[in-house]
Amino acid sequence: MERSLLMIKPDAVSKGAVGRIISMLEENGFRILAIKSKRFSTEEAERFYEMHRGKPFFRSLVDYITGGMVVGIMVGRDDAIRLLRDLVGATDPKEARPGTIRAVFGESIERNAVHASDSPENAERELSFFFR
Ligand code: FUP
Repeated sequence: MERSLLMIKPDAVSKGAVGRIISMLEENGFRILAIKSKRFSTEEAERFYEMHRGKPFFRSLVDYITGGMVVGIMVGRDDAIRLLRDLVGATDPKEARPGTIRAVFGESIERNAVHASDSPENAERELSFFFR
């Protein structure tokens, strides 16, 4: 079994979509291994998104992600990282396949409801932000 992190971002938490997103995970065969809500400090958000440091959207992304509570969910299944990114959909909700989490709940390319780890290394790094 492989592990990945799904992070529900502030736009989806504040609109009350946490339960529906967890249901989508379960309906698609993911096991829920741990759940934790937290609020990122600016320093934590800058570390979480360090690969985007210097990009034009970096400061706005950090401000947005520190602006409310997020929910981290550790999921497990075979091929979890690839299959979770399939369920999450494209970065821009307008381009996300119908039925994906971002197509259903995303507001914009920045306020796109959720984050999913994109590699085994990033999954372990990002899981350690929520669970140690
Ligand atoms: P993804 O892997 O689909 O989450 O997308 P990226 O790693 O490319 O981007 C991470 C986050 O940066 C996105 F979820 C939202 C934000 N972003 C923007 O705000 N504007 C952009 O043009 C691209 C990404």
